[in-house]
Amino acid sequence: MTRLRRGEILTGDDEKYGRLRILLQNLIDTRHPYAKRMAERGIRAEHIKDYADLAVLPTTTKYDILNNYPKGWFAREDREIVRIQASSGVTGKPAFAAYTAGDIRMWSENMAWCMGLSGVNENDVVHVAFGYGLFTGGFGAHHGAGLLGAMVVPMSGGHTDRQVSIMKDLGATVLACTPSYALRIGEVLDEHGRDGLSLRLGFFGAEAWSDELRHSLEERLGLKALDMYGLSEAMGPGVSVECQRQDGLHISDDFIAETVDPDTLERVDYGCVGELVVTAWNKEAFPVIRYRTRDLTSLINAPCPCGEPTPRMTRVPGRSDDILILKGVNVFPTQIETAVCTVPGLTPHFQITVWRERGLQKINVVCERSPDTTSDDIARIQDELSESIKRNIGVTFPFEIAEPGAIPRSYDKAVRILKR
Ligand code: DLL
Repeated sequence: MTRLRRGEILTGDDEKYGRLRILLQNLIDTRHPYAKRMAERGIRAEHIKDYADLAVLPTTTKYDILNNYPKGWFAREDREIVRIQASSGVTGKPAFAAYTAGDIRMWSENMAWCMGLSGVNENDVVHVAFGYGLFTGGFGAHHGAGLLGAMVVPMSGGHTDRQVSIMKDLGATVLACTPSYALRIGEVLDEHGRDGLSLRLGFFGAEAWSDELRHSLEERLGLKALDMYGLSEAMGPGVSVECQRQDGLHISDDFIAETVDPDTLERVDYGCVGELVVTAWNKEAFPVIRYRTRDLTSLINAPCPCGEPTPRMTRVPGRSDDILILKGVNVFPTQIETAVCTVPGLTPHFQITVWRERGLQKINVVCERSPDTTSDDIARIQDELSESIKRNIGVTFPFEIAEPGAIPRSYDKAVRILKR
C-alpha cells in the first residue's frame, strides 16, 4: 500500500475515505463486532465517501473493546499480530490493542512525524523516560525517535538520580516522559544542579497538564516543553502534537478527528469544546472507527504559522470523567494545578480527595510547600492560594498545606484524584 505524505490533506481525502471503505468492508466480511453495529443501522461501506458521511457511522467506546475482551476486537488473525499494548481498563481489565507489522510501521512513521515537526533529527539524543511495557508511551517515543535516526536512550521511569546523571553523561537533547515525571526529574536537578545538561526539547503527555506547569518545567529543565497527545486504543502517543509555536496540537494525518456533544453525539463546530472522536483510516489489526475518547477539546480551523497544514486541536484540559462539580461549577484538576502553580512557595504537586455528602460532591485538596519555605510561610501561602483559587477557578473549597515531599511522586501518570 502506498502511504500518503503527511500534510497532503486536500489531495489525500479521497484516498483516506477509500481506504476507510476497504477497512469497513473487511470488518463486514470478517463479521467483526463493529460490522454488526453498522448492519443494525443499515450502513454499508460504500456509504462513507467523505467527512459528512462519517457522522452516520456508529461511535465506539472502551466498553466495546472490554466487552469483547480479550481479543474479540482484533481484526486480524493472531499470526498476523506482532505486538500487544494496553490501556488500563475502566473495569480493572486492561483493554488490549493489537498491531500488525504494518501498524507498527505506521506508528513509527507517525511518531517520527510528531517529533520531526519540531526538528528532532539524527543529531539528537532522545532520553525516553515514558514507561516501557503494555503502556504505549515508551515504545511510541522509541519507535519515532529511532526512525529519525536519533540516539535513543530507553530509560523507562524510576531511579531518577541515575536518569539525571545518564542524561548529562550522554548529552540528552530531548526528553520524553509524562509531565509529572518531568517534574520529578526537575526536583532531582534542583538538588544536583543543571551543569552538563543539554536538553532542548521535551515531549510531555499521557495526562492533562496546565500551561503553568509547562512554564515551570521549561524553567527547571531548560527546554521547550511540547504537548503530545494520544491513547492506546488509537495506537498510543501520536494522535496529535504541538510544534514549537505551542499553539494547539497538530493532528496526525493518520486520524480523522471530530468533536461531538457528549450527550447528543451531534458534531460541534470548530472552536467549540466537545468530546474528541477519532477514526483511524489505515490501521489493520485494531479498528478505531469513531472512537469516543472522553477527552474534551476543540478543533482549530486556521493555518498554523509554522506552515504545517494539518488540522489542530486545543490542549486537553482533562477527561470528561475527571470533571469535578463544585457548587454547580465544572472544575478540571488542571485548573487546580493552575491555581497551585501560581503561588510562590508551593510545589506543583497536589492531590484531591473526592467524596459525596447528601448527593453533593465534596473535595479536599492537599498541596505541598516547597523545601525553601518554613512553617512561618504557611499563613501567607494559605492566603495566596485562597486568592489564586478564587481568581482561577471561581469556587472555593478546603485545602491543606502539607510538608515538603508529602505527596507521592509519580514515574508515569500522577494519581491526582483519590475517591473516598
Ligand atoms: O497515555 C498514550 C500516550 C503516551 C500519550 C505518551 C501521550 C504520550 P493511555 O494510557 O491509553 O494512552 O491514556 C490515554 O490519557 O484519553 C487522555 O485522557 C490522556 N492523555 C494522553 N495524552 C494527553 C495529553 C496514553 N497530552 C488518555 N493531554 C487519553 C491530556 C492526555 N490528556
